[in-house]
Amino acid sequence: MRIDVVSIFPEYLAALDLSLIGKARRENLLDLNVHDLRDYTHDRHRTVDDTPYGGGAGMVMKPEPWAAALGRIATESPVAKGSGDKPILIVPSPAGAVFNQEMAYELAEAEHLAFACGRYEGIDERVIESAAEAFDVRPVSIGDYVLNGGEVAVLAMVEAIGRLIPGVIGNPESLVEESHSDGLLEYPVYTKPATWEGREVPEVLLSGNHGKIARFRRNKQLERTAARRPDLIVQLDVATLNRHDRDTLWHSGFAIVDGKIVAKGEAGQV
Ligand code: JD8
Repeated sequence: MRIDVVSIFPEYLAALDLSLIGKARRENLLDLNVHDLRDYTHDRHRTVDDTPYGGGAGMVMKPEPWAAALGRIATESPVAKGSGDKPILIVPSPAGAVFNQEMAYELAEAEHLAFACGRYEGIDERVIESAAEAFDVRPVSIGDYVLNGGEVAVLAMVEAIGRLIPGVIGNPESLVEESHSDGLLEYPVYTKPATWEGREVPEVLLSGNHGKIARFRRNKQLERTAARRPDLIVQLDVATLNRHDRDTLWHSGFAIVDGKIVAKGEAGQV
């Protein structure tokens, strides 16, 4: 996969030289390129912003440097011209579709991803419209809170997407077990020492009984998700729940009514 990131703070993306993503780049599993938007300006002050039409606080990013930077990236794209396919341009924005694991899996299939990191009050909207000629443009948010720019969002998305590329994670098995992989939060984990500050590791985990360990972990996933993310519990497919799951959900405050999972107390449940 090729990834291009454009920012006025390219050093913000230096973290992508580290850890698994850094290793994947060195092993050519990922061709990641960071571009400084100011390299696409021509004035002495390397200007990238100006005052907003219609007034208001703050500054807006000018279209010309963006058009030059994105034009260069489109030209260099490995996506075959005329193939009907376009590279995907992710524009981090608080006004975008919310990023999640499903989107990460979809984007991990792409041949070429570009990320446009805005700052100030945002990027002139005509850049987004114009980029649609060469890119499949996707405004994306990483959550309902306000950041000062797109860089942090790109760090999160590139890590979430990059680790799904075959070969990046050493043991692909671990991808199967993780959060959100089955619509549930992950179970608690423990390591040595077995007693720490007088706190014991749950006995079953020392038993070697894989059946009981699997049941313990599944119960913890259900209990945690019921307590912390009830919105995920009601989305579970009832057909995937065995009687032990249903029993744990019952004791965690949820019942199954007409094939649907509902919080007790709703639908007249005791
Ligand atoms: C891109 C400029 C700052 C946002 C005026 C504060 C993503 N989940 C998210 N929250 N915030 C962003 C985000 C914020 C950005 C830019 C992404 C470019 N800003 C602006 C509008 C209000 N300032 C984000 N992904």
